[in-house]
Amino acid sequence: MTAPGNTEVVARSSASNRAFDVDRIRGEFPGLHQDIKGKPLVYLDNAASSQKPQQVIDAISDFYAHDYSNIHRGVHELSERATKAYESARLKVQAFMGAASEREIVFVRGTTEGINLVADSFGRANVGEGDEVLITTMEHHSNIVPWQMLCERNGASLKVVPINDRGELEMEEFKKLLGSKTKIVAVGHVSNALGTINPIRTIIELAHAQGTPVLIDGAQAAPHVAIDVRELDCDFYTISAHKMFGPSGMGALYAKESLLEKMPPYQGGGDMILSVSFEKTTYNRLPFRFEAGTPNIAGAVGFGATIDYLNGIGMDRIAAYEEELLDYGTNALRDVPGLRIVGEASHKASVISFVLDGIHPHDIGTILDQEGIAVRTGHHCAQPVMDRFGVAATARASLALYNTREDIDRLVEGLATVREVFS
Ligand code: 7TS
Repeated sequence: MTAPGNTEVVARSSASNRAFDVDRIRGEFPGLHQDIKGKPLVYLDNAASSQKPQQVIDAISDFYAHDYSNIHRGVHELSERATKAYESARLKVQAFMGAASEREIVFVRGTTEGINLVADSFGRANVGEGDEVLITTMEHHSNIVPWQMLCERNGASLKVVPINDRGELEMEEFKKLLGSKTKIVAVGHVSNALGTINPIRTIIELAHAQGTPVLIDGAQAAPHVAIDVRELDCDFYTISAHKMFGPSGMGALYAKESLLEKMPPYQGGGDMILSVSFEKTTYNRLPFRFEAGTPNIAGAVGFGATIDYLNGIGMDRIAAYEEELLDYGTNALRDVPGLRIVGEASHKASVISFVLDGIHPHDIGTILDQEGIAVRTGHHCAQPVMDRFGVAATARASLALYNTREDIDRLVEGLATVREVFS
């Protein structure tokens, strides 16, 4: 094992004092500079997945070209280099999330696997007959289905906090539903379908007041706002690299060491053990106990590069820029005749979901694509949200740090074309 120790220093943020320079940032994303259907691409599907900067592409390519090998096993030079690259990415994620120790960062496939890991492992040990799991109406399916599966398996029941017409959690209902039977609360930091930023600090405080741990699904928060798991005092926090300008098939689960230490293994296999015999297997130390098999090594390297990239700009600067852009976009779309925004919470990030009178969202998406504009249409893997608002689907423009007011203006023009086609 050649994993570096906790003594290696990783700067939490090395943002320079330069102004937020969106033109420079755009220049770093090759995927943005292409024509689609003969028109310059406007990429507004960032909540599904984001484009990648050259720095991340180069880090992955250089790693494969020069330093690639399996990790944690070889005494040879390449295995040592690959292990060092993989483990230094873990330290970067640790610093980015504000975790106390690298033992609290488990590399996973993405947010979906992070939640499944907790539902399976923590759930197996802690959620039994008659217990309750508390989630909310606005969760992504990946923060619903693993809990449903757990409840079904262990005889527990799923409780759901409702939302109001603006798309905000009904906190009085949350307080009523949080009871002595609640074994875990699982809630999204930012909703992918509505853009709502949830009051997770309050949720964590209320749950902890009665000893209930909290999992935060941070898939839609991590690309947009700074995360500090220690300040939040959450118990679990999951993120996906591919939404953060990093590689797909890669993500991280933060889990408090005290909880992780007591959780049974998730998957069995190589690297998660200390010794194996047919009589008895002993498990590896944290976090390796939760990383069975050869992991996404190059994915971790790319994840580390994406964190360097974000730190180089500064999450606070990104959040401030995007807040202004979201305001601009919201006001511009409100002026489109027949358009209704779905999700108007007072605290929002990055997402504008909408419907147009008499026009199916799928048709909106198809015509916008003809104009070179990429948005997502459908239920956004949040069908209960669609049911709550009485729509089958919405169109969704989701912003990232490289979007501009011109992108929004192109969207508004595109929507005028959609209306013309259907008039
Ligand atoms: N949680 C939230 C809030 C999400 O938005 C998503 C993906 C996930 C979990 C799952 O993340 P994964 O990386 O494991 O797939 N959301 C979306 C979306 O809005 N459009 O496509 C995927």
